[in-house]
Order: sequence, then C-alpha cells, then structure tokens
Amino acid sequence: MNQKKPVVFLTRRLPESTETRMRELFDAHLRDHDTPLSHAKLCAAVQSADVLVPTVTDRIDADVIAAAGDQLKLIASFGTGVDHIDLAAAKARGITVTNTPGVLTEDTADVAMALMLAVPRRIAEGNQVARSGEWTGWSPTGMLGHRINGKRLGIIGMGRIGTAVARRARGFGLSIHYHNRKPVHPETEAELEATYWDSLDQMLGRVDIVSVNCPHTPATNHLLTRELLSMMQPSAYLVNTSRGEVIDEAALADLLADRQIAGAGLDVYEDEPRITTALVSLPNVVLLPHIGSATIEGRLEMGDKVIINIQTFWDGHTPRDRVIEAML
Ligand code: 8YV
Repeated sequence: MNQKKPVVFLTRRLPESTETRMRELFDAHLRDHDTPLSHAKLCAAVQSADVLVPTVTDRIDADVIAAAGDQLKLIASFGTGVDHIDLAAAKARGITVTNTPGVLTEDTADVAMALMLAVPRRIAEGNQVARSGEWTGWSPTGMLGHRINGKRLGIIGMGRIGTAVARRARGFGLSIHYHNRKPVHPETEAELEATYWDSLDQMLGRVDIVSVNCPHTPATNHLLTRELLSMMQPSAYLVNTSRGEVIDEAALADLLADRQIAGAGLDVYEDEPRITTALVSLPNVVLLPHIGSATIEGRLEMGDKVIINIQTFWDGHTPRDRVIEAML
C-alpha cells in the first residue's frame, strides 16, 4: 500500500463535495476557475501529477502524454466517453485510463428521449410561439407535428445508453430496431421486442427516428456519412446524444436544409463548443449544449467514481472502470 498521497490534478471545477473529498484523500490540485485548460497548461500539469483528472473538454493527445513525467500513472477521466484521450499513447507509456460508465446512462437516455419527443412534436418552436406574444390561439391546423406512437426507432449502438433509450421508447409506443457490432443478449432482445440489423444502411432506410448511442471511436468516426444519411427517409428524424464526430455534420446540415431528413435533435457537435451556423439557422432542429449527463445526481456519482478509481489504483488494485482499448 502506497503511504504517500497521490498528486491529483483536476482540469476543471468539480462538484464541491467531490473536491472536498479529493482534498481529504489526495494531494489535490484544484482549479480556481472553471475554464478549459490550454494545451500548454495540460502539458505543464502532467509533468508533476501522479494522476490527471480530465474531462471531455481536454484533448489528452500524444503530445500531452509525451510531456508527462514518469510519475504520471493514471488518467482518471470525469466522464464516460474517452475519445479525448489518446489511449494508444497512454498504453505505450504504461498509463492506466479510467472513466465513469453506468452513472450517466439514465440521464443521457432521458435527454435522447426528450429530443425524440421535442423534434417531431415541435416543442422548442411551440415554446417560442407561446412566449412571443404573437400566439393567436388554438387552431385546427396550427403547429402540427408528427405522432410518435407506432413509429419505428432505429438505435445505433445498443450498449447501456442505447438499451436505456429503447426501454423509454417502448413506453411511448415505438418499436425498437438496432444496429450494433453484435446482437444484444436474447433476453434483452425479447424484453424489448427488438429487431437487430446487421446492416446499418438497411436499417436507416426503414426507421422513422434514428438515435445515435454508440461511442466515438476510430471505427465510428463519421459512421454516418453523407451517403448513409441520404438513405434515411425524408420523413425521418435524427437524434444524437453520443458524440458529434459520429455524424458528418456538414452533410447532416445540408440534408436537413433540403428536407431530405425531416428534423434533428442534437446535444453534441463535431467541434464543441462551436456549433456550425448551418445548423443554428435551421428551423427543423433542436440544439442542446451537451447536457445529456448534466444532473446534480449524475455529477456527484461521476465524482464518486473518479475518487474510487484513483483510490483503488493508488492502493495497488485494478480499478473497475479501467478502459481497455479493445472494449471500444
Ligand atoms: C460528460 C459525456 O458529462 O461522459 C461523457 O462521455 O459525454 C458527458 O455527458 C462529459 O464527458 C464530462 O467529461
């Protein structure tokens, strides 16, 4: 057992109770302000830290890993996605990477479901009309959207979040279709009465709503190319709560503008926090600022996971949330 407290460097402000516990347990270096760190400051931080706690807003690339001192042994990320970390470079330097899976599943699925309802039912537009002072009253033909019940949902990536989305969607009368590297357990498939599509393009042409729930990895980068997006029905909607990079965003904006896709609900973007004006100017999209996991409860549980991962590692054990490249 390690007697010395690890030097733990946090790149962002975390919930107060998480920071307090980190101060008690570790030699924690906390930020005064909650702003993303520059690349240069990240490189400086890893020169003396035993443990780095980054978030999705930090690019832990090969240069940052190369700048790390030999004492850096753990990158304990605050979040589930690990596409901001060069896993191969970390592995080559013998640095363990952990994340916080499981605790943001239900929250993210809620936001996916909210977007699935908001876009076809024009909830965001309705909110604007109601506040504008220009609402002239109920009309038989006013603000008509499209029905959710009875439609087909196509989920790309049937992991924890995809499955949680499917469970919610069933309650709204959607039938479940999914594309995944492999079919889910037969019990889960039976529970959800889900149909597995080995071919993504076949599925895309046959569903009414597409929900992107796969992680962003080299294999899923621009998985939804212009060609694949063009296979969606013109009446179909797309929802993304995963990572912007899974979709060719420029192609999506073009297809939405041309009404070759009816609408989209997006929580994530290719170049966050920049959102392309091509998307912002469209009336048939609902845009959120990456709030899929943004609940107080979720953030506290993420903080707990980070602490447990660091303590487990520092005590000489393998943290349960160790990220293995092959899992992605
Ligand atoms: C997190 C996310 O809040 O966990 C993820 O992968 O996308 C977010 O919802 C973020 O990553 C924090 O680092």
